[in-house]
Amino acid sequence: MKKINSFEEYQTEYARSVATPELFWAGKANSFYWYKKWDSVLNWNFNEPNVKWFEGGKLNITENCLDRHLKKRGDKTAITWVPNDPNEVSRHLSYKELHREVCKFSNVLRSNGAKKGDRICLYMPMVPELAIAVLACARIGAIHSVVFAGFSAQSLADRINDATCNIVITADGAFRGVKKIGLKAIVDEGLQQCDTVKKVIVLERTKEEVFMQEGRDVWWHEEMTSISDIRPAEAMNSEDTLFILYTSGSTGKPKGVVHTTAGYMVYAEYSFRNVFQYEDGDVYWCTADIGWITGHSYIIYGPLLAGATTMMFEGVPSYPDAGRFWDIVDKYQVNIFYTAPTAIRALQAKGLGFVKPYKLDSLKVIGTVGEPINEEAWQWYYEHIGKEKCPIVDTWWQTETGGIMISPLAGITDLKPTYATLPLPGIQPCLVDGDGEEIDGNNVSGNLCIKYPWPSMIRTTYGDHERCRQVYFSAYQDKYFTGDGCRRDENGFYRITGRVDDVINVSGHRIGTAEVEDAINTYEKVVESAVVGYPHEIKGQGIYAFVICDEEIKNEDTLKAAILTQVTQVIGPIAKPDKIQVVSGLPKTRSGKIMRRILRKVASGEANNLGDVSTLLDPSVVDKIKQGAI
Ligand code: 7RM
Repeated sequence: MKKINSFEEYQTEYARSVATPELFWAGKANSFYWYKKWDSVLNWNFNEPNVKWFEGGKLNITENCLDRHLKKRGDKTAITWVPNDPNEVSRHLSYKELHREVCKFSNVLRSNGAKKGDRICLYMPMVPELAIAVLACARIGAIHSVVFAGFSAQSLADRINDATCNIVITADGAFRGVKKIGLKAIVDEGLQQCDTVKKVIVLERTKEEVFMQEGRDVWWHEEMTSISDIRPAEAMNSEDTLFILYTSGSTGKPKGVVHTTAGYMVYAEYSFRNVFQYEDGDVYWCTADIGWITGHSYIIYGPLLAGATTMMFEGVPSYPDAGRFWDIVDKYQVNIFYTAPTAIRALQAKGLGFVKPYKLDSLKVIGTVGEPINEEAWQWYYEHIGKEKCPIVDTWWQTETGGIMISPLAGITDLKPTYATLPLPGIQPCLVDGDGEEIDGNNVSGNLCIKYPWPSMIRTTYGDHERCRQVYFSAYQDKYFTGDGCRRDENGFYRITGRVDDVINVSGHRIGTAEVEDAINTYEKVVESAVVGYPHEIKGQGIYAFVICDEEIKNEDTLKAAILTQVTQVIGPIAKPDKIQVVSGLPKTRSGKIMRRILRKVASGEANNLGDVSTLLDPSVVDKIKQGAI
């Protein structure tokens, strides 16, 4: 696929994408390999919602990620894998080798009973086998549901049960920095609550001893010996589900965002190529984990569809020291580097001593994703990592959008620190006010919505279509609501200011306040809790929990430690509150609703400016809370 080469071209392409969207996207879809082309490009309404792209088409995304490249770039490196331990050897898989491994593992899945349409849960470390397993699912038409390996046994079980998975793919353990995490033991614990899982395929990674259940658990390496490496890709319908990925919202348990095959494929490749201005031969590294949408779209699918070399890093930015990212950039001559603001802030805090030893002169484009980037972090990244010659692409998007929606095109769009700038062609953002009216003109702020379908958008939430309608399509008529607040400046550039709902963004991870509250409330001594976000220097937002206990607490430290353990067990360590304040009451309205606005102010240290509290049932609780603020 040809990419956009100048700002004028962007403008023409954007105008065309709005004037004739179907023609526009059909043109992009044409450059892929289809077993059968589509009958209609787009059918949609946002009321149900019902969105269908490329209906009637037949294809397989792995044919496009792998088989299609074999002739021209079979020996080119598809995946470069960098292990946690810098002394362990890295691995390079060519397109030919990756294709072969994916075919073999597809056969392993089939021989373990997997069929088209089955849901398969992946709970794995960042090793090439994770990418192989993802692609093997797609190749046989099974639906992958990757669960980030930092989630607890309980969270894993919830996700397996929600999607009624029949197979789990995992590893004995994972290396992360100095830590070793026993993944198989967590799976075993979770599976006690799951009765749909018939097989567990276990990759050997840390070589620690694990329990293997007779008849259920098999070893990856044993299954892979003497299995055929021939496996034609299953012909999928355009709208067949490709994957489910769970994400947190304002209320309830995380929901399974459903992405389908053709539209996701077209948009993942198109956005990858244009945002990063990928050129043949570039070495591309996205530091995300494949457990998040960024890893799906911009470690696996986007880069492989474009025939790129994509890097996978097993470890963490701080191990063995805060120079690790830059060491890897130099060693592998990375050209395009994509990470999260939280990582930049954490490394910035460690000082330039960890940056100075490295040249970083292979870099051409650097990017960020996951949360708003603050001006200081942006400047530091631009100056010390990009050496003032690499454009920063601040990419705004979501699990639900499947791909990057608002971002500069590297070297093409003017940059403005903290601004994601302009929508990609095909994306029609708008700002909406409290009454649901669209806000025209520039120099305005509002809630960010998208008013026209794009190919990689969410189709449903797994098993609960009504929830999808309610969460994303009911707030504003005929619009997809993002949950984000946004400003449009005098030039029409967009700046995403953060969530306007009860979702907090901790180190680029989405966490629902309700989920954390539910986890805290499962602790026996807690009667009620309220969780809010507050500004945190490194993490972007921190988690602040107000808790009411059923008795006088003698030792607050013991209580707090117990709450942290509870949250770790129910959700995982990423959801642990940074601050816990024991309170005797919460600010509630007469109708019993917690006034989170007040708690947010207290948590942010702005308790002197609380605004109107007259609707509170008992205004005196506010003073007590203010006094006890941490
Ligand atoms: C890709 C991803 C989505 C939420 C989203 C925003 C926030 C993401 C940016 C950003 C400001 C950005 N998916 N967000 N990117 N905020 N600038 N460039 O992160 O589903 O996990 O999170 O993340 O609030 O709604 S996600």
